[in-house]
Amino acid sequence: MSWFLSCVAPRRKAYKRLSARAPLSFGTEFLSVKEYMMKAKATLDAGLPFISDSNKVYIITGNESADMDSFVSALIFGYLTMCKYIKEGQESVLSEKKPSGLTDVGAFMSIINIPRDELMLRPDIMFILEKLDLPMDSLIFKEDILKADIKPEFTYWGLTDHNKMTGELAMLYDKRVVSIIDHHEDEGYSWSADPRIIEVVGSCTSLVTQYFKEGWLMDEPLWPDNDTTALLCLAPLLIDTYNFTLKVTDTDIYMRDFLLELLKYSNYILSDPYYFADNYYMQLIEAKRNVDNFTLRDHFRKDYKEWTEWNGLKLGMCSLVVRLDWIACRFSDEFWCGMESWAVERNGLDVVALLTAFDVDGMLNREVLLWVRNPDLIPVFDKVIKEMEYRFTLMTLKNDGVLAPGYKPGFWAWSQLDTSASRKQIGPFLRGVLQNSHIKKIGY
Ligand SMILES: [Mn+2]
Repeated sequence: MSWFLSCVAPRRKAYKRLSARAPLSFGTEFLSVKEYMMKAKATLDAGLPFISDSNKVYIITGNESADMDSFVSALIFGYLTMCKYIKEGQESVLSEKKPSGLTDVGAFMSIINIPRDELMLRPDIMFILEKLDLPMDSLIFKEDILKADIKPEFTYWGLTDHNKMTGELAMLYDKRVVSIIDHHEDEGYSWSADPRIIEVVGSCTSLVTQYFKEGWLMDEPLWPDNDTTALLCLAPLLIDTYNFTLKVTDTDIYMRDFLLELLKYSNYILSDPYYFADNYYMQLIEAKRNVDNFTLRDHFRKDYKEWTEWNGLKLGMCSLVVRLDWIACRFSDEFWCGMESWAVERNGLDVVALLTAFDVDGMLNREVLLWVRNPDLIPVFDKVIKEMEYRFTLMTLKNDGVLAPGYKPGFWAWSQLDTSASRKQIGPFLRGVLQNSHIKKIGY
């Protein structure tokens, strides 16, 4: 457009550009995190009455483990994106600035990618909801989304803490992913997503914090809820890095310091911010370890991963936050039949491994229990046990009762001296053993 034409361009044209952004069903006022959650749930409960091709719903989800990192990164990414959206909407009206990004979004919602009845297995999330006065009954679970039966073409999806959609959601919506922020290995999907940030850091929430950093620093912050957002973001950073002792990168440290700086003048921090962070970490860990009401099955299903190999052999791995002797003592009589029924419930596991991680005087401890349930596989494992013990520095656990060595055929229990190895290393080792054997699957 020439200079002359731009001077005389009718205002009507500018107006037309502005109205290109879909009206937000959430309104144009800034919402707190709490209000965001409530609005999103109410909108879903009302059956998304506004939804259309030009008024889509933008759904943000973490991964299926739904740990603190997944929960917070999805909640914060959804909330802050919505706030940016509202701000841009206001600005575009004032300055005739064209809105950037997606212009056909009418609502945002962050979801938690588990069935509702599994929330009780995540006491740290329940703790933070209560601490920050966020409404538990406004959480949106996987089944709520499936039940709402939203047409894929009326949705956009954002993934946090994973970069490839999984499970039932993927069958419907995996073509609709428009944004990814994650710290796992890049699985190479959704190349047009924007942002598409995949970097190895301790906590995915570090990357989300970094992405929105400018928004916190503006003269008029983009969101009204600085304390809540900063406290939320800090929680997974502390948990995932074991209070900055493991898996820490410079980004995590930088983001922790940034968040603490934001909180410095809040009512939460009365003296040294690092003292506050230590304290906050202790509270979160204490909540996470509060498993008093758990059944044995709850312990198994809390943080569970499973693999089926090419030959049909199945490995199930449960990560526990309590020590083996504690669990064996608490569930002594039902321990082995509980293991058996878990293996059956999971459609016939050939090998079950329990990995424990717990704190003793601020030091991380780990143990491994391996149960080769398929009797044909026991001789196969007999041959690799020495190598496994060497690889992960495993020391036979001194124990009696149901965990005594030899109590059950094909069962070993160790204390793991090299605590740097986790499921990410032990899983592939066990899978390798299964993949290389020519044993028939156990069935049920
Ligand atoms: Mn994570």
